Amino acid sequence: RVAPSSSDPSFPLESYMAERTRWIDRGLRKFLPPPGTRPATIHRAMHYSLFAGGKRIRPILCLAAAEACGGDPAEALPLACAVECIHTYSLVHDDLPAMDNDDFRRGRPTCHKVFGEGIAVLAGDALLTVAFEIAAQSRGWPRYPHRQLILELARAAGSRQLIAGQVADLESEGKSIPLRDLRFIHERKTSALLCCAVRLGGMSANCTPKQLDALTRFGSNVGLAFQVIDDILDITQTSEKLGKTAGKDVKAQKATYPALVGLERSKQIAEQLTQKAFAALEPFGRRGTALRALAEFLLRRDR
Ligand code: GRG
Repeated sequence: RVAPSSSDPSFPLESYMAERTRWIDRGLRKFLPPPGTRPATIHRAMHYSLFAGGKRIRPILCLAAAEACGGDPAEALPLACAVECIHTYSLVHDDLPAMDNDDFRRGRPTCHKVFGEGIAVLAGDALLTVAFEIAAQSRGWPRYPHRQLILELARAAGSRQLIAGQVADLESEGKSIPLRDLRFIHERKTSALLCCAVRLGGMSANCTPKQLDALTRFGSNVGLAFQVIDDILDITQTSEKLGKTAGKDVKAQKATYPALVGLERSKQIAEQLTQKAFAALEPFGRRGTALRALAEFLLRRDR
């Protein structure tokens, strides 16, 4: 049995991620209207943000969760692409002047800087909408009919989860908040969609209820660890972030793990969350190898 405490060092993670990324990119090109489709501006803006060099973490986790349950990753692909569309919409809207007002993302000018605010709002709206169009094309099972897949996606993106996290984040700007409130934000803003990606992967493979519970524990812990690491990278990797805000007024201070508990304690918390995620994978045995390697990669990442 694979040890629960760390990932398999012989797992070819780089080539695994590169191959999954190719599948996902091909899927997104297939499911989205081509960039030349009229009116071309909106479709070009959607493609611009979708193919801007994102890490594809959520869709890769979705495919890996399907494999962990013995499923065919090809059957998880529409759901994986749907999650990536929702993720990209949230970034496009988050960058808008009315929200974070960022000029750069992933090292390139943000959508509204290239296409204007109106088109960026609409590109985000269209990415959110197309996510459901794509998800509706996935295969349903008697245990997981389309109704449930769509419900899963809508809940994660809605005003109790992703949007709730964004609202709480906006409302906490410039305030000092307790750790409990920061966790509330992280669970919704980041962990909910990541967990949804993993659960949808399991559902696409007709997983058992026990497997779904295990995937939920894995996804929520990895999702929280991901955001704690994001907070850490925000202060340790300043060059790119400084580039993002260059020439602008200093932004309102946001609550982060390092600000509340310090850098070292934040690293410990991310480690502990990842250990919990590993423990959740025990029932999958060797089939959980890719998920384990991905969780470890997310903990050690530098971007
Ligand atoms: C506007 C509805 C709405 C929600 C916005 C996702 C989000 C909520 C805000 C973006 C800013 C942020 C720090 C979000 C937390 C989640 C997160 C770390 C997103 C970045 O995810 P990565 O690193 O991005 O996977 P790439 O670029 O690799 O796809």
